[in-house]
Amino acid sequence: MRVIRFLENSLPVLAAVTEEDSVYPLPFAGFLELVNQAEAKQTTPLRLILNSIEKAAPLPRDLESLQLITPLDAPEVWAAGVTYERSKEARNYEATGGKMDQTTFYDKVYDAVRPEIFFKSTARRTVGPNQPVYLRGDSNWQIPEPELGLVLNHKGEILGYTIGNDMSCRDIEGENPLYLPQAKIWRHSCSLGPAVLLAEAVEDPYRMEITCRIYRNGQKVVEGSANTSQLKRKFAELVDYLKRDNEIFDGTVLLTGTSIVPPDDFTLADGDRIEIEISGIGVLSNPVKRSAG
Ligand code: DO4
Ligand code: MG
Repeated sequence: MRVIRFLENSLPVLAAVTEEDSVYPLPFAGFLELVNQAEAKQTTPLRLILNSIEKAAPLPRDLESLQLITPLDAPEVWAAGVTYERSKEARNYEATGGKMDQTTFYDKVYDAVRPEIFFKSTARRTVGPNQPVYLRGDSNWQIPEPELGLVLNHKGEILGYTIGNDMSCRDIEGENPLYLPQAKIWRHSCSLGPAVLLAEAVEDPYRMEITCRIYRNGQKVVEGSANTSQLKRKFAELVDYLKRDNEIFDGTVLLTGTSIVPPDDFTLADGDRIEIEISGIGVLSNPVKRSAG
């Protein structure tokens, strides 16, 4: 079972989406209210949804026709890095100017006990399905990073899974790792959606297929796939480090790193469209726009 939000008369509506893509509006103000009410009633979000849609009719509209927004307003988005071998290779390419002739801190962090975790975004910088992600004006090498996102409560428990795009500037990060926040955080540099797949509905989160496609002038110019089975680390390990001496807010999203990197000569351009698909969750599609500055 997935949970989405869409706009109806400019107001957000929470809804459940079944495996058959039937949409059932829910009587909760948002995803976190659903979770809190389930806890108060000593049930689970899935059972509460099943109970409230039991006698309801689905919306007489297709999922595709709805104006989707982020499935929740994540107060903070954090991200783990170099959690897949492919990410380590791509960072080494950036850091060595393509020579790949040295051992780098990316090699070290891949093997270290402590994972890389960084602050990625706030609700105001994060966009939802079909909203534009922006390109930084001072970078010439920008890519999407398609990632599985963990939706957490304040205890660090995984409530569900969503799709995230950790937009990144390879040139800024490659010039100096201390520039990481600038390579990762700017207006509209993160997108989330289209749904939260309830954790209790997932049999094995280490078997999720991730696919990324980039379209330019209507033609597919990049396509890549990966699987969460290739992750170097476990989600519990990433959450454990995020929680250490930290305050986590309900609805925080932790992105789990990328394993899909476009070819090294590729950079995003104004007018491109990015699609990220994760099995069981859906497709997160965003147009790309040059930032207005
Ligand atoms: O080390 C920098 C960022 C890594 C990252 O974002 C990723 O591996 O997905
Ligand atoms: Mg990333």
